[in-house]
Amino acid sequence: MNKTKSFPENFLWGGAIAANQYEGGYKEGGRGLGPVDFLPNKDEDRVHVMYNPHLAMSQTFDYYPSHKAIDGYHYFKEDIALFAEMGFKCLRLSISWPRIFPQGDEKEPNEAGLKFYDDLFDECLKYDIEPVVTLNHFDTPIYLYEKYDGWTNRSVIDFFTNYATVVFNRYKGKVKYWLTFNEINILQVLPFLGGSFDQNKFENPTQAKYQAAHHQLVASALATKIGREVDSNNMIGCMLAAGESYPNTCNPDDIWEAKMMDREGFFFIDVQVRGHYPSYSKRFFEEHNLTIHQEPEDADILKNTVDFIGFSYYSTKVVSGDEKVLSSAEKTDGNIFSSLENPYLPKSQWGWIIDPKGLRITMNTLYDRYQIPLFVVENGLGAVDKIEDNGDIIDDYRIDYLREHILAMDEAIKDGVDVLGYTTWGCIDIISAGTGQMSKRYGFIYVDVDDWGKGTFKRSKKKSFTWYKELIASNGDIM
Ligand code: BGP
Repeated sequence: MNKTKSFPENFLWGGAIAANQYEGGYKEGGRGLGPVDFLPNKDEDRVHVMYNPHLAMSQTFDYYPSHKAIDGYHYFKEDIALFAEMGFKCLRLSISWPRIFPQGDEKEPNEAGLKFYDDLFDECLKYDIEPVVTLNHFDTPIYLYEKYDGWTNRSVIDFFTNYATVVFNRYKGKVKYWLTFNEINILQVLPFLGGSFDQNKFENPTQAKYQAAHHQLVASALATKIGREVDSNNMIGCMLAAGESYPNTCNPDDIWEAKMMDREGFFFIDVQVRGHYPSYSKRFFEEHNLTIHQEPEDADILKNTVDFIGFSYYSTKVVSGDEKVLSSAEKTDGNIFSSLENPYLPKSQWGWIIDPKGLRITMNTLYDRYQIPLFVVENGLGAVDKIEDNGDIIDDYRIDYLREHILAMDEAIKDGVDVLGYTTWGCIDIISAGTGQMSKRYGFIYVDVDDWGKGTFKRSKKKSFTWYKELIASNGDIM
């Protein structure tokens, strides 16, 4: 049969999870706590606490989804065997920083935490599954929030680089692919999750966010440097919550607004890929009255640029530069950013715009701009799954979503974009970051847990399990 798709032989097909949404075991093995351990599961409460983190410490809620999550802490061998059965080439996961340094500022790591990830990576390697490891996925220890105001404080850079040094050395030879900060641009929208601080405490929250961003950019560059020194085979990437912004009309105001919206994310990647602040940042800082404190050595540190760009893609967004439209038009949800409605496209049950071609557009934009390899490290459809009387889960909607996006990625590769791999988000059902609920499911594998943590935790295969297995076996040629 003639191969019609363009995926290279060594393409890294797989799935993605994150410690804070998968592991549970929140106090096991000496683990400290992270921001998510204070977030409840009900949509409105959760979002309210994310924006007002002081409530997290002063109020008690009925149920904290991260505490048990899907109990990956105990189930990981069973889960990795299922990923292996699907033929995964890689598994993206994160290390929980508070598992390794429970407070965050200690000098010596927690051996039980290190051992847990040794076992986890060994289990992956047993099946030739390459771990792709995020150093910080919404997991800055809560002690650093309380004592230091998280990433607004420069000392956190040292704590992070100490943590990074420990894990680079410990997992040398086991882990080659690393990502520094998950969706680094989330800092601008949800600083508690992304940066472990309460923006309400600051007279100028934007100043606090950009100062924290500077610290993360320096920390990311230092981690990249250390990672390379420890093992020159390491491939170290950044990670962006991506998704092109479309102008609402061809009015130049809308076009400019769309450009500015995308720049908010590119700002981070510009630094991480080019090794210095972009030229437009000067005017932006001046106009917003921001003074970013930098040490003299920072400019040199930032020159340690990444090897590849990891990004999440769920949807595109529609933006307008017209105040009247913004105040009156219907809006819809999206990953991190909301959007105006797009009349040309369908939406998920959570209102996220479904736009496969947008993935091709986003990939072309990123590659045109940066010319280094991309890695699609999150993509998928959150949906409510129905269990048939005979136990089957016929998730054709998920298969359709993924097929269309993989076809769009294939087009992007044919357009000339260099792509290392593709990991679907939540390859096994996990806690949703936005809602804290289990009913928003992304997986090929169903987990019997409800929104209140009740269930058997039994794993079962959905229809999409076999579909993805066949897709990987054909290297993306059969969908
Ligand atoms: C991204 C995060 C993930 C993940 C995903 C889906 O922002 O990196 O952690 O959860 O979005 O979002 P949700 O779980 O809210 O559907």
